Amino acid sequence: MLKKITTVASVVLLSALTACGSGGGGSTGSSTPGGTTTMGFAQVGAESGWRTANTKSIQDEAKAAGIDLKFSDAQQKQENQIKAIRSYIQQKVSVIAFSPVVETGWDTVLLEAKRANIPVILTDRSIDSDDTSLYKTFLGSDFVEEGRKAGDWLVANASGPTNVVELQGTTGAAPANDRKKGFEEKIASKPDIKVVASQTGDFTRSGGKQVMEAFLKSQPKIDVVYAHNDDMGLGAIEAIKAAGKVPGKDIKIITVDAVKDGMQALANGEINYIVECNPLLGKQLMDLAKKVVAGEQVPERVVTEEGTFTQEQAKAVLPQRQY
Ligand code: GYE
Repeated sequence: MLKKITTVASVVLLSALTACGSGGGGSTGSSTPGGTTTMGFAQVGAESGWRTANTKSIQDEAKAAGIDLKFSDAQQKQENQIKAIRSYIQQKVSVIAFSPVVETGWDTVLLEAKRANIPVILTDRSIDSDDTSLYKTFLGSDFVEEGRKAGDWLVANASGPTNVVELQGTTGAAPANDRKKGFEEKIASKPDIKVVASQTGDFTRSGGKQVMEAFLKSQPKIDVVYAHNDDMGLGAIEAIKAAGKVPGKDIKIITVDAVKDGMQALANGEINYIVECNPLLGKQLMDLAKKVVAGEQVPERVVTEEGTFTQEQAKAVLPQRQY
């Protein structure tokens, strides 16, 4: 059974601008005089099951690594993330890490961090900037590849004319842009498959439900939903059921993430295929942060390894899923 929609009331936790320690003088960032590494982390929000698992991984692994974590939740707003980053610069943290809500518009604030000699690590989502000196490394998934995997499955499983509706992630976000691109690239080989409508559901369950309700009213024939994350797919399932149709049968559903609720719906036959996106980035992030603060070289790009799941595979792995 699907869980009831719960609205996560998230609070912006921008720490007070306390001047703490005199670290931050070195060219590669530095620890506070007591030797503790401080990380300012500007999270996107609490929009999805993926995000909740990602936040927990970062908090747990910071603790395990002995890194003092200052954490803020931007409620999916770029201006909040910029404010958080500025406060971390003022606090002279050893390193700033963040998951940019959208791809563009970061150069100014990242230049401020660079001038303050505070290294920046991008995690989960990347930015669109010509200046790669603004950050040390980017740790996260290959979202175009995720879109391709979704497209491959549909190309292999569609028969005859197939109308697809797409539930896009947050407008301007790297995973929304890239998952769309990779999917389109693959389905282009089969002109029978058409995306008849595509709109953002902001990566949330309620957004996915609302947009799907509108699609069901405006589109005479929907064969497949391609949702850029599990949560929007789960919202779409509710809308499909309310319209008297059977999700997974009358309308096939492909999603990305593979969080618990998504995997459960896949095992139950309500979702047909999930492309995995791993949120457990905490350990690798803390390892990279330590190296960057110590002035060691790190690779420019660290890609997460991921797979895909069919309904049978979901049934087999569900008992061991951590998130
Ligand atoms: O797929 C979605 C979340 O950036 C990879 O953001 C992340 C995406 C994830 O809201 O569920």
